[in-house]
Amino acid sequence: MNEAYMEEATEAAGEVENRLGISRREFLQFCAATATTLGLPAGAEAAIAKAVEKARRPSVIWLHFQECTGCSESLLRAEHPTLEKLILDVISLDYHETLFAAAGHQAEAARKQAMKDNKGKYILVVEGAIPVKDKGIYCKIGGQTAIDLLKECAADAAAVIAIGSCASWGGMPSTDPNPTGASSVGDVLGKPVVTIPGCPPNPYNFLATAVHFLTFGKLPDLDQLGRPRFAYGRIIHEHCERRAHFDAGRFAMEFGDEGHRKGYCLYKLGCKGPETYANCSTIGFGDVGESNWPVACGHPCIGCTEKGVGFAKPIHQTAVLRGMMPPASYPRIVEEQGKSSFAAAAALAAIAGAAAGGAAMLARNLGKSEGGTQESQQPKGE
Ligand code: FSX
Ligand code: SF4
Ligand code: F3S
Repeated sequence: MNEAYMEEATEAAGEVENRLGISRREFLQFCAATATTLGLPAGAEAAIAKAVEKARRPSVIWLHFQECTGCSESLLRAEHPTLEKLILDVISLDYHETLFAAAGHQAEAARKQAMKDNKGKYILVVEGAIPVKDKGIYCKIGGQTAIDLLKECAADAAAVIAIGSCASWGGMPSTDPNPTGASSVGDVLGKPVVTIPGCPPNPYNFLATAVHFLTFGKLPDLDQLGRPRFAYGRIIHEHCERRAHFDAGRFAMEFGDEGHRKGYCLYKLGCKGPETYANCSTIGFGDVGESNWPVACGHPCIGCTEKGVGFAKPIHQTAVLRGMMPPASYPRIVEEQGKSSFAAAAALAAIAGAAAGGAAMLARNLGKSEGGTQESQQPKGE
């Protein structure tokens, strides 16, 4: 941050320090982490700090349908009071069935009041799938079906955010044979909504979306499935810390085998990283530092963010490889004068349609671990 930005951000941090009782350092760290998550340029943390400091918090009405409440749990983890305070400061959580002290008619009255007071301005966050089979009788709250409740609350919302895979595309409740007809928010409303898939989703992806709304007055750039591109723009396999092992053909073949203990690629254990769009590997979970996400912990990604993958494909089934190939050759250590460079050779090879060669190489590497010992999977000086 340059000096002017630093000054603005520090001033804003002072306000928040007084209001929330968290240190400037913690607050500035939060702003910087959010700016990084959003992929914003240098200086954006100052704009975020100022927006949060002003505390013109958007009203949020949060509905729960078919789910496990993991989305709320991951967002409001008691062991991270700083994050929790910031979330509750960034948004005004005016109705949340799980966290609300009120119950019964009182709670319903509070929801209607919040909707009236913030008509056309509130953000509707929906957690959980909506059962549509048999006229929606499988989920009723306050005598209303989830279908009716969702439609009523969405009518006057400024934006609708489907949080978690259940709300985004049906998630776990929609698993075959889907006895209740569990459906997504977008399908029930018949219009696209913002989706933050994941089971549970990374809290920073929701928080960063809310902060973007607060700072810039609009939602971040979304893909065709309504997912914020900053979080779901790339497949996990592209930025996985085990990717070098995949490219070199070093795979764990069984949980606990030598390859697994050495941190080899989990593709053969069914890792769905190659067909799953999410930023798990880059931002991690739980605020405990780097390398805290399923693959880093030794478990294959199950594709929990991805429709048609998570809760749809068996965990042991190998992933579809979406067009990525291990390199067909390796660069020279030192480029030789007067000869085409590796980059040029790669470009020429691509133009010449060398994809088949890449595919053959990939097939060879994927075959390396079959029946072999882990040591024999090491590339031999190719
Ligand atoms: Fe659970 Fe949320 Fe999974 Fe679903 O997260 S963590 S079942 S995505 O709706 O509560
Ligand atoms: Fe990482 Fe899974 Fe890809 Fe292997 S297959 S590199 S473990 S994302
Ligand atoms: Fe889910 Fe895979 Fe990330 S299982 S949490 S998308 S690593």
